[in-house]
Amino acid sequence: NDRKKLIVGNWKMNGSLAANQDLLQAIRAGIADLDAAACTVALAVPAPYLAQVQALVAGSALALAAQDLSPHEAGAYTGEVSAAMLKDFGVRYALVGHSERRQYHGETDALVAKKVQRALAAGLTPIVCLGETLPEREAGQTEAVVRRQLAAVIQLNGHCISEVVLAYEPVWAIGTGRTASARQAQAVHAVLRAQLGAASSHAGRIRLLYGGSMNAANAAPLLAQPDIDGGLVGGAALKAPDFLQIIAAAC
Ligand code: G2H
Repeated sequence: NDRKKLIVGNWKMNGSLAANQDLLQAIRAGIADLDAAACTVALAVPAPYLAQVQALVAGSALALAAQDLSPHEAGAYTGEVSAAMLKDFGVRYALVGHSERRQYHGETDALVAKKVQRALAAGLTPIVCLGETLPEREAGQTEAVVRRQLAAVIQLNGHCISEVVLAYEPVWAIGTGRTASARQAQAVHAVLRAQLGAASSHAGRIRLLYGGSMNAANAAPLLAQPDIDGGLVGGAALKAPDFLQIIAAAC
């Protein structure tokens, strides 16, 4: 396929001005000869560091991503960050519906779909995260759960669905060191691709990322799967050598 691979580092609630500087310096040095036509690399950083990281990635092949955005456009929503504010700092991608948002902040499929709508309206590319929990997998509900999560987004965003990126993140593999096998991940990606195909004639160009304990050792076999177009990388994105090896496996 001709989908360009996308690797997104998700820093979650980690970092400091000093640590970010060191990490970015090492990543920039490591990707100096990266073929930007072969793949895209983005960093999803905590909102307070957007300005710092925007300056640190200037002139490099690195793109900026947000970890979340408000479903509202502007106004009296204390604590929220709008899509327009993110755009102000050069942000191109926004994670939406990460399992940690769904789990700890009560985000529903409906809210996730609204955030996707808001991101698209502002010209940001939403990276919609979905995936089943361990009890759901053990009960044989994996396919039903991810199809329900994707259906909510398709329903509200109609033909724009070809503008989103999806990230399949089995919740039992997140931060646990337990990765889905390449075959397990590909099986779910194929289900998602088929569901997208029924909704959009452009399903073939939608990128589907895998996330959940992706690391330097398992990235290559995962990225070799026909429907895995990149990775959403948490823990390993905080260590430059590991993140660079994952990038090398994709590019
Ligand atoms: C899943 C992933 C990145 P990790 O949350 O979003 O984190 O790679 O640490 O499992």
